[in-house]
Amino acid sequence: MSGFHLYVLILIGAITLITILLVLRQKNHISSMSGMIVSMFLGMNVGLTAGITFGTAFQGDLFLSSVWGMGFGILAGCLCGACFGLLSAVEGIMSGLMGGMMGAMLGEMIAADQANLMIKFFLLLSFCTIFLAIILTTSNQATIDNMNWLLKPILTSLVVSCVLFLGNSLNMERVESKVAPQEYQSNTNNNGETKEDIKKIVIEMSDMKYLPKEVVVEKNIPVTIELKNTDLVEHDLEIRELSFKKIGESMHQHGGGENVLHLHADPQKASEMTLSINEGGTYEFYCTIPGHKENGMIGQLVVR
Ligand SMILES: [Cu+2]
Repeated sequence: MSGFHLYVLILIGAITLITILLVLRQKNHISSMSGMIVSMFLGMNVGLTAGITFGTAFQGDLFLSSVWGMGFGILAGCLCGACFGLLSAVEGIMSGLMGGMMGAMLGEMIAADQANLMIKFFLLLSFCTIFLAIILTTSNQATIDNMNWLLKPILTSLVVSCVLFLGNSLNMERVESKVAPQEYQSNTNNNGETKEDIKKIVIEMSDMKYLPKEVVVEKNIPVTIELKNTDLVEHDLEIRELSFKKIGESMHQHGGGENVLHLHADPQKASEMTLSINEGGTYEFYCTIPGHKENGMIGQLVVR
């Protein structure tokens, strides 16, 4: 979990706390309908924000991220709803549950950059709960009787902007640290051959892409395929219906039948396999992690 993710979680906790305090103070002015709206809005947005955050942080473990996402959503919705009564609490719980679950699935399936954009969006909506609570808890008789109101919105937007800007700069740090390993990557690409004169092909995986997208190998000639993962999430490479023979020991061969080539690499790790392919043709390879193929993690292996 990165600093940005932690910051987001602390922030939604604070938003929940502020909303509850506001609501408790103005409890008598709020109709049960307004109370329900506030708890639903808070539960859903906190759930979604937490869900996407955990979905991105615990990529590959949808169960864990769903449980955490739903936990955050339910807690926020329930606590806020409880201020107005049982019905609002139930409404808040259901919204939190739904938001957390959907968020976790979303975080699991989309790329890290896209997820961060979504987190920012739902974080902003969570922020809006505070203003929604203020609007709904202000009685109709309240009037603006002096010019102080001019200062308040400006001050508020300044505070909100500062908080969001700080979060965004934490997010930038994350992106920069992600770029760094790629530099060392290009140096290691130079080792074209191994000691046994077997040609080595390095396929780099970063930003939901294979690099290169197309790999050409020769039929019946041993070749080592190295999978280098410079991303912060795990990736793999799979080819179905490929007639090949493994040479020596491979480090990562799990799942799949005889004709399935499967190579897997954890974040910031590499794995390789030496093989010789018996049949010419063009084969599609792709990443089997949910959502990655749909995001464009597809390439081509040409055997000739
Ligand atoms: Cu992948």
